[in-house]
Amino acid sequence: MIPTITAFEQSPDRGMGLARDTRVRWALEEVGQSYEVRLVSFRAMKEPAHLALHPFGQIPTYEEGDLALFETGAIVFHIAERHAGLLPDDANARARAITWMFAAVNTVEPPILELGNAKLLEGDRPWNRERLPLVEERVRNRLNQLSARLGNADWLDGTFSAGDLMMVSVLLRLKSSGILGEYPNLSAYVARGEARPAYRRAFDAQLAVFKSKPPGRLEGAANN
Ligand code: GTB
Repeated sequence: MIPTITAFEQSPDRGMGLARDTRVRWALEEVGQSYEVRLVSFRAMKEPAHLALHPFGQIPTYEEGDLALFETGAIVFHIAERHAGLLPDDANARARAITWMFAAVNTVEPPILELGNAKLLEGDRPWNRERLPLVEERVRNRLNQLSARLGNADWLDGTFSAGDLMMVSVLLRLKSSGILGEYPNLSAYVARGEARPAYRRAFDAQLAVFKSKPPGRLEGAANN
């Protein structure tokens, strides 16, 4: 059965691949599963039909027959469980790869999102000048730890897994900040992820959506 995902009709990142449908597209491309995309406007995301799929009125969602999922961690896990290629066969290695998926969304992503919020949504607040360095420090703390663990390895635990897919996706949000560049091994790790043919196909597919839309006013989005 061909799954359907949802994505922004007009992504506020202008096709840079930072909206979270990219990681779901990437997972589907890695396992060779074709998929369909239903584009939704910001208004439609808050209407009952979409809220029935996603209680928080966000993208992406994932529909496959009578199964409807939201949250990219759960969606990528579902894809990885049902197809070969994203989780190792060995039970312990599989559990560790899943641990990295959780680490990506629970431990590494939150300070990165906070940094985005501090820069994009709170930049004009009087307290921002004092707060921003603290937020940056929390990001660097996590990157120091992640960088130390990755060391010279290509991937976090042996071969590429859904854990790497999620971690690279999370780190990509930092590229424009310059902070990722302070960590050569993490920069190279992200570049390795971006170089994967499946990532390229996912990126190109989401970019094609942006290019197909006539230029106009882009609706705002919470930077989450
Ligand atoms: N935890 C959820 C998940 O992992 O699925 C988070 C989903 C989420 O944040 N979705 C965002 C959304 O629908 C799109 S990806 N936002 C609309 C809303 O909440 O009303 C986040 C995002 C937004 C904008 C950019 N950007 O412009 O660069 C990048 C990423």
